[in-house]
Formats: sequence, C-alpha cells, structure tokens
Amino acid sequence: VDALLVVDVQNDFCPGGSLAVENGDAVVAFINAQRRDFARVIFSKDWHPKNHESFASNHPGKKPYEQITLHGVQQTLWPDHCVQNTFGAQFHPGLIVKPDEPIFLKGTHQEIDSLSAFYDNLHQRSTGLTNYLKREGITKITCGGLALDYCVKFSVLDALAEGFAVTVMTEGCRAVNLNAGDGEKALVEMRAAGAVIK
Ligand code: VGL
Ligand code: ZN
Repeated sequence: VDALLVVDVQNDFCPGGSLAVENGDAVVAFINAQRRDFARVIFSKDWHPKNHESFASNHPGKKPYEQITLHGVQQTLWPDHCVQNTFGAQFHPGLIVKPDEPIFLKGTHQEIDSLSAFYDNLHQRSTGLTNYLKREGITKITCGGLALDYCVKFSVLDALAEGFAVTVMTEGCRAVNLNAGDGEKALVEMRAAGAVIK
C-alpha cells in the first residue's frame, strides 16, 4: 500500500508565518494534486507548547537561529512557531485534509524538539507513525512538505531506517536554507540513505 506523507504544511512555515519558508505555500497545490495516486494520505503537524525549549524566547539572552546544546543534542533555536491551538499551527487553508485522515503531532514535549514525524530528536518517544504505517500495511511512502532541510529530511531518514521505501517529491517541498545550499544538501543526504528523489 502506498501512502503520501505530508509534513508540516502549516501557516507558520508559509509566507507571513513566524518561520516562513520562501514560497512555502507553493507546495499546497502540488501536494493536493498528488492525492489521487495514493491509497492513504497522512499528515504531520509541528505542535509545540508555548514554553517549548526549541524557542529562543525561552532562553534568556539567546536569539533565533543560534545553536545550543539541549539535553545533550544540538539544537537550533527558532522563533516561536506552531504553538498549539494558534493560527500559525493550523494547516495552510488551501491544503486538502479529509476528516478521517490521520495527523501525527510532533514537538509536543516541552524539553525536546522533534524534527522527524516519527521520533523526537533523542529518538526516545515515537509519534505513533511507524505503528500506524505497519498496521495499515503501508510499505512505500512518498513525502512532501515543509521544510525540506529539516522536518522532511529527518522524517525521510527515519522512514528509511524503519525499512520503508521512500520517495521524495522535490516539487512538493521547499527548504529554509538558513545556509545557502541546505536544500540541495538534504537531497544528497536522503538519496545516499536510499530515498528516491523525484
Ligand atoms: C521545522 C524547524 C522547527 C519543520 C519545525 O517543520 O521543518 N523546522 N520546527
Ligand atoms: Zn518546530
């Protein structure tokens, strides 16, 4: 069974949002148009409490995009984004999401970030996505969404490690590109790990 995994297509990652990805909203029409090819469409949402430790605002004296070590792992500090139950955390209004389609929430624990839609950055807590995919007999995942160089990349790497066949639809992704070329680097990394880049 083939599934389309749509990562974090939320207002805060789109133009006007607090962690906007350039042309992030351009993925919406493309992703919507791919739906018909998949037996299942699955979504993730970045879903942080207000006091989330990935937010620079929760570290006095620190600014967004600074790097720190948080509970032993490297952490980029972000502007506040995708705070639970805010407009910024809602899906882009143009994204088609049917009421019965599953949504996996990530970054819900105050103390640890979760770039992947499968596990937190310490690989300790699962979002339940692997179990769901196995239960549904899904073996192949096609992935798109935001951002290519963060949550899409780490979700794809985890999916490959869990034994799923993964295709990345580049037209359905956009990168943050904090450093020039990060999006291209992410594609190289995912391909090296076994993903098909389309
Ligand atoms: C993301 C940074 C922080 C993403 C989420 O969805 O790519 N990036 N939180
Ligand atoms: Zn986040």
